Amino acid sequence: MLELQQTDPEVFALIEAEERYEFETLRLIPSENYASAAVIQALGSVLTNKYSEGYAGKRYYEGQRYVDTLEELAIARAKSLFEVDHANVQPYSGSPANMAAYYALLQPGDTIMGLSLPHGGHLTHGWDVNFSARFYHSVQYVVDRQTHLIDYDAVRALAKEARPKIIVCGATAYPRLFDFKAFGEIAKEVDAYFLADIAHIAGLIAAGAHPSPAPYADVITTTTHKTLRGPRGAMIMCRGEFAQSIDRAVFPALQGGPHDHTTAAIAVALKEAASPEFKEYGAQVVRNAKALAGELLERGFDLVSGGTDNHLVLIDLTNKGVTGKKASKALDRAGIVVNANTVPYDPRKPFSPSGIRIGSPAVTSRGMKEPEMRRIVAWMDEVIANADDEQALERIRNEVRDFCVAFPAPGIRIPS
Ligand code: DSN
Repeated sequence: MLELQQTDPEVFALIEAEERYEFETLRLIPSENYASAAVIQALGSVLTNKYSEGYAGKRYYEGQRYVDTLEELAIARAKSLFEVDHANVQPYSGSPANMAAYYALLQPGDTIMGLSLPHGGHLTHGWDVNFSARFYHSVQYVVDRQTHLIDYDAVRALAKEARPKIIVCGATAYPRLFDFKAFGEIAKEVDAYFLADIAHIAGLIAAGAHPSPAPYADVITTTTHKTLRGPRGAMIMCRGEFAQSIDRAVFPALQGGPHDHTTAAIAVALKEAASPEFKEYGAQVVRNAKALAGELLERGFDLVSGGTDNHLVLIDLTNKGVTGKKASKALDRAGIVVNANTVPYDPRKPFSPSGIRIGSPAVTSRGMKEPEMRRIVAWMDEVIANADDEQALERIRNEVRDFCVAFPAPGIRIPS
């Protein structure tokens, strides 16, 4: 980045500091990861110079000879990896992808039914401050108060009562497997579309470490930068019968020119995700999350749903006498990056909730395995028990920094 350093030393210094921070910390936010150097190179390429409104063979500007091939390559790789009829790789990110799916299938005022945000759902699944509850009528299902699991009978009963036009399955903080078959059956019973938002688990599905919704869902949306380890971006995949409406919803209804540099980086990530190494990565992500959960339970932490089947663990800190916000800030000072998170039926407010959310995707990308997960939990336990002890946090910060040096991070030059 010599030219950047010369042209804009301020921006260069900030990027370099972030790179060092990502290298020297244990990044446990389950939606974050490390993109490979190949993905980052595609993202930082001349493709950012282009405009390509439209789709391959049907563009509004000339000069698309390479972009058309590139977009078709990304689409073909997505279709093959996720075994779907159609893929659109142009959505700018997850929220625009969900907006486009609704736009394609619904009329304003139609009813959408998704998992409530404080129970692990996403803003765009019908939460009240989001467009999805403003332009559509939203009904929300919740997890069971005792088990913290989705109760499929309750989902069915609500669907029969509310008669939604679309049922959304997907989450940002649900540590268990989704029963996509059950969602598909419920949607059929009430004549609703079934949308699976697999943003968090796309990489696990690609690796065969989580069942796929492809046989059951009408439409699948996903971001490309979480467990899938690509650039920030999104895709919409669907049955052939919805292909045209989905494409028209993305462009021209909601977006202008696609980000061709992102398309290229998505294509690279999809190639990587089809490799045998990625299969092993997905399996290790799950093993590592289970190791985190197991060690937390040993140390008396209260886990939402009692454990995990996927890449994330949701911890209710009430019994430890620390708020999620206080714990997450202390952990960050100690070099362990997590986010404060609501837990189901949380009596506290979303900005200062009772829990924290952790996940294994990024640390697994660095080659860490079960013994390292147990070491991480030991540090977390110490930090949470000593959240006001700046000396202890500083000591742990140094230990974490030394520990991280042994684990190269994809896409990051090891700083000297
Ligand atoms: N911000 C993402 C997450 O952290 O889960 C969801 O959009």
